[in-house]
Amino acid sequence: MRLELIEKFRKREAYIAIVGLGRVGLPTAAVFADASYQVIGVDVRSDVVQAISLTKIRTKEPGLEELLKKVVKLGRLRASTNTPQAVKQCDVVIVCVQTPLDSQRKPDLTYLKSACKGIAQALSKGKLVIIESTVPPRTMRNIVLKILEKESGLKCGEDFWLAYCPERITSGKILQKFATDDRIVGSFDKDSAIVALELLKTVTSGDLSLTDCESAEVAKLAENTFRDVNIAFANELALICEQVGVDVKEAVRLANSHPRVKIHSPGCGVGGPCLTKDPYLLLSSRGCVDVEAEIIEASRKMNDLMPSHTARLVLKAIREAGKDVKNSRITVLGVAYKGETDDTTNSPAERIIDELIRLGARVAVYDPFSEEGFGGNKIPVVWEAVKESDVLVVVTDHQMFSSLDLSKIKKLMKEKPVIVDGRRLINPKDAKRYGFIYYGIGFGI
Ligand code: SAJ
Repeated sequence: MRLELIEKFRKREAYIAIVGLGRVGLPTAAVFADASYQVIGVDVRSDVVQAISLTKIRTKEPGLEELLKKVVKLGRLRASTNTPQAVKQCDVVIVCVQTPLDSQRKPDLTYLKSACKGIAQALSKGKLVIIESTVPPRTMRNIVLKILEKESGLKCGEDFWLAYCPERITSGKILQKFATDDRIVGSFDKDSAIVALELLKTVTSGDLSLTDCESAEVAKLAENTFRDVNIAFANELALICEQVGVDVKEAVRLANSHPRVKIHSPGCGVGGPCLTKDPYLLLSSRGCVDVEAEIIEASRKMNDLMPSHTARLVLKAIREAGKDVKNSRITVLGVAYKGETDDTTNSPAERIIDELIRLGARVAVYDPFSEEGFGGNKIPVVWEAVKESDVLVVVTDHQMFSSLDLSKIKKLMKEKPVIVDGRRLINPKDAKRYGFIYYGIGFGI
């Protein structure tokens, strides 16, 4: 049975169902279809399913729209809202549904449970189920395995195979990284590991590390939590530098010359769907630990404080210009949570814009990738956006913001113009030379 399925992978004769067509599922479906598999994308949202069927997909992820159009046209990708029906027709099911937090910041596994129930209804011998969604530790054992075995009456490792292969999707570079990234394959039994490995080998040239499900779950959460904690350290360092009159960029450059030190970049906030959530998924399984130290939680708090801190810098700079924030015109450059993407999920821009509007400012917003305005006045041309403005706030590290024509901007803005650089893209010396009042995260004056 195992060899038959592996042979189908080799001949690209396997049918694959991708359950959940969001940020992770849609590119996953496109990649497998492009590798010549027959793919059925499943989503509970009929508008998503219809969009794929009509190839009216609007995504700014480089290459994705073209790839989806190509595979839909070739008849290799179709979409459905019916999970059991899709599972029935497929050899492999890959689950990419969201695992959000509830209002108490606890994991909400409703979508995952419902997907597993739908799969279990149609699970039959010889199928492989892969979970890609990011999950709290022990979810594979306590929830996924239980639902699949109980509701199908089948046994994992004997009748069907099950693996946890957490996604490593990086917005802006999804297709490029999908083909080369190393992946983790967690499983409860050796056969499941082998079958999942053979499938992934057909779409990535990266190394595939085999392990147990629990280690894979913790490793995935550790990756993003590690990054969040490290960014929090950089942010705290930036606040200290502002106090002691040091430029954090210079301090980090010097510290990073030590071979063991690699400090991250401070900034006006940490956004996106992963770093803002995964530390809480990890914490949800902590239970009662007999220590006071709470580095992960403190780091989340630190990073969540940065948008307000940025708004405070704006206030300080406006006062220095002898102006009042009320009725001042502030231009926010960037709403995406990070550079070169249109993704605005949990973007610090939302909180910064909210606070500035609450303080009475008139906020104009420019972002070359995203249509979102977060309540500010969205202006499609950068020169129009900065015109008659009192303050520029750089929120997203889009490449174009690091090479802005400061001389031209100075002429367009009101007198005593201010730059608040939330991503440290603009050289403070250049800004001052052109006559700007310059404030930046971690720029001690
Ligand atoms: N950021 C900083 N300073 C830094 C690095 C990032 O402030 O030094 C900010 C960014 O501006 C952004 C946020 O952090 O607002 C998150 O950006 P990111 O590039 O660190 O991460 P994501 O959320 O786009 O993707 C992460 C990645 N994980 C790691 O790098 C460990 C990606 O590889 C994962 O696939 C993805 O999470 C995921 O889906 O889990």
